[in-house]
Amino acid sequence: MQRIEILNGPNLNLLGKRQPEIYGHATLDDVARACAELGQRHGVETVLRQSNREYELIDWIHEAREAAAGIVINPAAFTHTSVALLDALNAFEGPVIEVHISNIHKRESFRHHSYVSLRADGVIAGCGVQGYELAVLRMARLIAAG
Ligand code: CA2
Repeated sequence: MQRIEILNGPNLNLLGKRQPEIYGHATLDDVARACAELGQRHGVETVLRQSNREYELIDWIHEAREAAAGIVINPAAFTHTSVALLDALNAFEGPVIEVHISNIHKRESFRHHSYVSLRADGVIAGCGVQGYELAVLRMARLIAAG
């Protein structure tokens, strides 16, 4: 079975525990479960990870070069700052889908620019945590199409 890495950046470990008015009530464990079930129904394995450290996300992207068919990534605040994450994703050959729980274009202007979007094959924003499931569905389709 092909594997999809679902990578999450800083502070997303707080999902479902703080600021529910912006990010909702579901936790990252809930997201991991929902994506794994959906992935299984569509013939892909999902692995969800979160880190508050930029270098760890970069290392996971490097590992994905050998281990994963696609990357779903919510880089959180690194979206708006990290050329290093963009460089790492540029070295990954499979499809990349960027997810944001909130609609970053409806928020402060510093959230409107994404370095990761320069590499992403698709971007989902403002669909809440359902965005992760939408990304898994899209990824399963892209992987099946080769
Ligand atoms: O909307 C998104 O998914 C974001 O990537 C979330 C980031 C933010 O910096 C981006 O601009 C948009 C923030 C993640 C922080 O997550 C929290 C979740 C619950 C409570 C506190 C923080």
